[in-house]
Amino acid sequence: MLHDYAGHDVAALVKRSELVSRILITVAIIGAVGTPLFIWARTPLIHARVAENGGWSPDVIHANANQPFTLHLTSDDVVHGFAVGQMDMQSVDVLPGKVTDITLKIDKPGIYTFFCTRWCGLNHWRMRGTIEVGGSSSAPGPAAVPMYVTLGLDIDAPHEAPVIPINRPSAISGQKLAANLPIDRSIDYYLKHSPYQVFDELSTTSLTESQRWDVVASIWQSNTTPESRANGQQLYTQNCAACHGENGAGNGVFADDLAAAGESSIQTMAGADSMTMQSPVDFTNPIRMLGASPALLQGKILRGGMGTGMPMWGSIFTEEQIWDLIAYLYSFQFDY
Ligand code: HEC
Ligand SMILES: [Cu+2]
Repeated sequence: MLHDYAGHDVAALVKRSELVSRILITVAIIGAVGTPLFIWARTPLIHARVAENGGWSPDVIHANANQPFTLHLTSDDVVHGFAVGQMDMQSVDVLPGKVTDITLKIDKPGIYTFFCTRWCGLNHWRMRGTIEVGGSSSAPGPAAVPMYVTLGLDIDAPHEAPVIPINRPSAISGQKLAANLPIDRSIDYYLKHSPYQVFDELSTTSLTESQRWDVVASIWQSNTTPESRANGQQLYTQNCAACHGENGAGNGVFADDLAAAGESSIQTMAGADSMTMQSPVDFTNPIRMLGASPALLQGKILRGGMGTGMPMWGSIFTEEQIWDLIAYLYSFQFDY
């Protein structure tokens, strides 16, 4: 624009630059007067990058309860996805070089986690940020205490089943056998016992070992529903299979890389270096799974492994979604 070196009339140039600065001032004044509106409509552009390159930036967003706010998202590298945990929302794709807008309204004040929904790399699940939703209207209630804490379970202790079935237990066979047994069918009993513990308690009956396992399978079946298991399978495929494997065998695409690549990044996380990286658990292994109660699995999923490579999911899934996942995990053991 400034072609003064090319011999333009200097006075004209001065006039023009005066005009430019006057326009700038006008814009600034309008900006100042209209600030509340301006901020409401234009939050900063949020950049997504793979976790190794910084993840979300900014990764803390402020909003007010019951007030819609619009986020502008873009990616600086590959395709990422955006969703807010514990909310019933469709995730949106965040594409490189494009801006995706999403308008949200959150009713309850509190701290929410937003996360990437596309497998963008080994540290994909580290791509998380928070939305701090302020507001005094309804104070957040006390956070629910997870069952493993109330029960005093050490979720990091080994929990191997000392006896495992020879054949895959069948819920159908178990149903008939269970009909005449004095069995506690409450959901509470199911949540607090491992399949092995129930198998062990059935030793007072006249059933054979394989019959006892069938009864266990029927108890597990009657405490879950096909819908819950199907929903769990869907969540599993999206969020767990990359490490634990599509078929649950602990051989997901990231399983091999996990120990090697995860170690360096994990060391930089405060307090995480007391735990060491492990291979993803094989859910088809009866020794491990039949020794674990639903409450224990819930604790592990809620809290994560704290440095083992198992992410924490408590701020991502609703309680119901976690029970759905657990219902699905046991289906690697039982024939329903
Ligand atoms: C980034 C890899 C990774 C992803 C993704 C992942 N896990 Fe894990 N998971 C692990 C590793 C590694 C372990 C073993 C170490 C441990 O128990 O902390 C593990 C352990 C577990 C255990 C403990 C089982 C036991 O017997 O103690 C459960 C339950 C579990 N994962 C469930 C899930 C679910 C459900 C998802 C998806 C919502 C998931 N994991 C996603 C890596 C992963
Ligand atoms: Cu991502």
